[in-house]
Amino acid sequence: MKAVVLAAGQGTRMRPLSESVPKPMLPVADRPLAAHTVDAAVDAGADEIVLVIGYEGETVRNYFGTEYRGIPVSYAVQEEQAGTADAVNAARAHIDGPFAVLNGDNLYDQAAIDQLFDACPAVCAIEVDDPSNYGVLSTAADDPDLVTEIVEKPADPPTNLANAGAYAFPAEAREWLEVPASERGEHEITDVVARVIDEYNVTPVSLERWLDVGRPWELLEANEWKLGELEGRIDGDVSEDARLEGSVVVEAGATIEPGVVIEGPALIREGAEVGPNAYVRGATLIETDAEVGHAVEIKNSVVSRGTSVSHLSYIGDSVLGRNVNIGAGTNVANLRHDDADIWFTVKGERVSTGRRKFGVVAGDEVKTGINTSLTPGLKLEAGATTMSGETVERDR
Ligand code: TTP
Repeated sequence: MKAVVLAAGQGTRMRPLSESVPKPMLPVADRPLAAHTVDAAVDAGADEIVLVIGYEGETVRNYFGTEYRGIPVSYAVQEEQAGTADAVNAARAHIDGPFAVLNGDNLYDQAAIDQLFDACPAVCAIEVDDPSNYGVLSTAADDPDLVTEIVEKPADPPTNLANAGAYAFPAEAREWLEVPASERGEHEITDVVARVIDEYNVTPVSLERWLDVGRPWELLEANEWKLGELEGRIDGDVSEDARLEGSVVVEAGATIEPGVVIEGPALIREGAEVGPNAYVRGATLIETDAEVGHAVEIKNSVVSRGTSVSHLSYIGDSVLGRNVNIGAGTNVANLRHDDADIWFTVKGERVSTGRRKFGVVAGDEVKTGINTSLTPGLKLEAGATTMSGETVERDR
């Protein structure tokens, strides 16, 4: 079965991280986010991957090429982001039989994707406390293995089963991809699923674990999940005076200097330099060519390619974009005194991250002056700077 993977989105809720790197290519452990989706499809037995690309699509194309893990990869370009059904429709010329559709920004548990491919027509579902923001699935009263309805974002959800953005469609669904625009002006795949439910017996496949990676803290959560699955391995240059505990991967070409303590899960990528005397706590990703220097503590964070945290700093529960420079003595607060959840600005609106601990999100090329204090839930746009000694309490 071919798998169509949707990776054309702009990732506006992920800004500023998605400004230079399209969301599907943001780092999750040792691969871009979308590679985890493609891997799930390949492991479930997909015989071809069709990637729907759009925003910054060349970056996606350059990564996957024309063959990935021995499976042919082809591309369909979605010119305008007109919705998920429109995205699959862009791939229509590639579809010639039953086909799977997966969101390129979702992490799934593998067993469910295996089952999805076997059970076609099928749709993945996850039980959530409040499904009102999702497509909600109903099943037959006398047969929990038969989907009877899907309703998009209902005010009064009939069940707790949320649509998790993974589908196995019969070949005929290829002809049903041109659906009218919904109230929010998008051509939604939910309408295609509804038609398949009307005409076929569709099986719900329950996911044990699922993550829709849309906002910056979900990128942290994605890394918490996938770094936690890595098996420790030392291929780089590790000083005898460094201490590595738990699952730690040091890739070839990475350097760990004396006095460093790393408590996994942690991944130190090729060309990264850690130490001397740095303390890295899991789940942390130190990307290619990043630098973590003397007396720096990094906890549960993503430090992107080319970023330097050179001296005397604390970074916790944060995502630093590419080529960020953190001045000596910069400290991140990641917890409020009242222990309340940390809020963050997404597309101009304040939303709760649902996390008690969350630090800062810094876009590419941010520079902080020495002794900068950064408050929890702060967003620094790409290229933003802070003065030495500043306490930054508002996004900039
Ligand atoms: P969304 O997360 O709804 O959209 P997005 O990724 O652009 O993010 P944002 O809302 O922050 O701007 O999309 C779900 C999946 O579908 C995701 O994998 C991207 C993909 N997609 C397309 O490929 N084309 C589209 O037109 C849309 C709307 C989504």
